[in-house]
Amino acid sequence: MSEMRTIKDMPVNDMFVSGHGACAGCGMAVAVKNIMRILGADTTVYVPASCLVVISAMYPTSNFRTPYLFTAFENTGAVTTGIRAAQRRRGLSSTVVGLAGDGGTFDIGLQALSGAAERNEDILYVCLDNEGYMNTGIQRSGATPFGAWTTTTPVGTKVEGKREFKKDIMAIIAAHDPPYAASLSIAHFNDFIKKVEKAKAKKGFRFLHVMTPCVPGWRSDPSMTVEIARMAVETGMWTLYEIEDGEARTTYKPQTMLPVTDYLKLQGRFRHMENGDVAKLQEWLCAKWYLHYGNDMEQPVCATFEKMKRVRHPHEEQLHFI
Ligand SMILES: Cc1ncc(C[n+]2csc(CCOP(=O)(O)OP(=O)(O)O)c2C)c(N)n1
Ligand code: SF4
Ligand SMILES: [Mg+2]
Repeated sequence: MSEMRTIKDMPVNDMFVSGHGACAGCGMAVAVKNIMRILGADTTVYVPASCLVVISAMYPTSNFRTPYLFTAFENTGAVTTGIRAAQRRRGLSSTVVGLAGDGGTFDIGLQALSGAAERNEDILYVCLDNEGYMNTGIQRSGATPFGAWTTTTPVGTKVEGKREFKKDIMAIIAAHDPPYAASLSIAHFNDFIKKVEKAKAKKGFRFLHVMTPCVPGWRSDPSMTVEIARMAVETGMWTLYEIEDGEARTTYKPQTMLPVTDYLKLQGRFRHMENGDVAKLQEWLCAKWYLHYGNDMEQPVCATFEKMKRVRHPHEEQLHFI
């Protein structure tokens, strides 16, 4: 297959077809449609309990034009391992992909994921990260960002949204030393297709982490999904990089960090956030920014957190940025 450089080189055959029940503006549907176009027909798909199964697999039909399996919530790493083992036994070798939500990846599926990564199973694991348990009613997950409203991190006189920061799943994956791991955005499509293509071509355990904005969960306007994904990158809420052979490499670096409020104001889930919490989140982002992009350039938005540049980030050992 020739190398895809831009969106114009994308295959046009859909393997995830229309007729599914995703909300208008669903970032996950955009991500899955395009990932499946690149993976192509010779693919076997596993989806655990998540929005994706609800919108695309009304038994006995499915929106995938490839073999498709669904069983439970916690087992993507184990089931995809089993599918690949069965293929080996039969002398087959199609791409085996698990398309799991953040709940099924960061939380309940973490042990099966870690096992598959540590054994270097020959599978592609995609985490569709909408930062909450969306299909069951917008509960918090380990991926939910600090301050966000969810039904289990409510906003009232005693609590003001989630109190913990987002778990760094890429650092956890990096600690397994996989052949390939990358973070993707639906607002950076040329970067997106290169990473999916690279993950498809490699052997062994591959992990893709995609931010997938969710209209009801993020309380956002359906027409703003891609803009929200873009703003996440410009504010450092989402960073684009890949890890290959133990080295992390940034694939897109914004010129200047925009204040996190530019991202927060696009979503109702952050509407209640007070200045103190916004400053806490900004400080956390500044530390992450200097880890991922280096501290050679002053970021005006981080001026009040200058010490962040000197603090050793807790993930420095796992992520060797070059
Ligand atoms: C063992 C188990 N616990 C709970 C559930 C209920 N359940 C199904 S999907 C889900 C949340 C999925 O969240 P996520 O993986 O983030 O996917 P999303 O719905 O956000 O796409 C939950 C709690 C279940 N199916 N199995
Ligand atoms: S609830 Fe969110 S993730 Fe689920 S289909 Fe709607 S927009 Fe997509
Ligand atoms: Mg989710």
